[in-house]
Amino acid sequence: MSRILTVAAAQLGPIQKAEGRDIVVARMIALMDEAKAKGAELIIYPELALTTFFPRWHHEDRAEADHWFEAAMPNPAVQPLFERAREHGMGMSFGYAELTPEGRHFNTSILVDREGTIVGKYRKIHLPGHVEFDPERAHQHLEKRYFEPGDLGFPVWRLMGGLMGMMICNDRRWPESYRVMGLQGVEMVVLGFNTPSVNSQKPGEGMAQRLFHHRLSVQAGAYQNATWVVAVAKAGDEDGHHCMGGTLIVNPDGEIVAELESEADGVIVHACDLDDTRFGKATIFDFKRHRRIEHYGPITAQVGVIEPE
Ligand code: CDV
Repeated sequence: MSRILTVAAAQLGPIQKAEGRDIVVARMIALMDEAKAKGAELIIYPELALTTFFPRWHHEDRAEADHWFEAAMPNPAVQPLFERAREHGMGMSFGYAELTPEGRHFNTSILVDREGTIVGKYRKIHLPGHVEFDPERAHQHLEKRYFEPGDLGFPVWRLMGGLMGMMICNDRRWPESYRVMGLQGVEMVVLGFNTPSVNSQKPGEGMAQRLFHHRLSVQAGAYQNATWVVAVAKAGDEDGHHCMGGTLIVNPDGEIVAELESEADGVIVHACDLDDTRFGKATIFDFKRHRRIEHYGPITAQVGVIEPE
């Protein structure tokens, strides 16, 4: 049997601080048209796709950062993207900064069906970085200043014939993110990321190692949960700050089946057979038969390391 879902990973090149959402949305539509021409039914864009990666900029007054946030979704700026997706009959997922009616701030991504209806929302749980300006770092990463940790868990949705889940950027480094979705039978995890090409606290850690850790995390998550993973970068030089690329699609065996080489806007398309998840889920990662939860208590009972006496 096969259940093919043809997916496009739509990488965005850099977005400068001065660039408006209208310019970005036009670029996203161009990528969508290209993906449609290549047969894609579902298109995935990066984390915080509509703006530059603003958490690198420190605002003493936190409210000054609110102009990077979307108070409604869809809104007039992104309406053309929703309309084009509906015309094409394509599903999509993209990330944005969410400002709720109650004034809460989240790093969010959504899942949209072929009719343009938002069917799923995820709010980033593993927020990296710090709260206050840190002069010791090569660059700032103020996600903990501007966002609250997500409050929606790691749900999985039925969409386009499969079981779909979302995570965002740093979540991909945490096995727990995949496993919570794996326990709901996830067949495709989609995620966007903005990963600076140098470690702000370890100047010697260059892009090659950063890309290695990225691939390692995504490939392991895919294999250990027998799921497809689609990981999409925002890449290139944003106002002097460089983000790595590494947009890729990984199969349920943990193998990279497509990877984008450039740091510019670009699309990779792959026909993913969701039934390829079945073998792993029924054998080595048949959770029901093999998991030993009586030994996993510390994973949910404690946060940090407790060394033995
Ligand atoms: N946007 C991110 O979450 N970036 C982190 C960096 C800071 C390590 C990442 O995991 O790629």
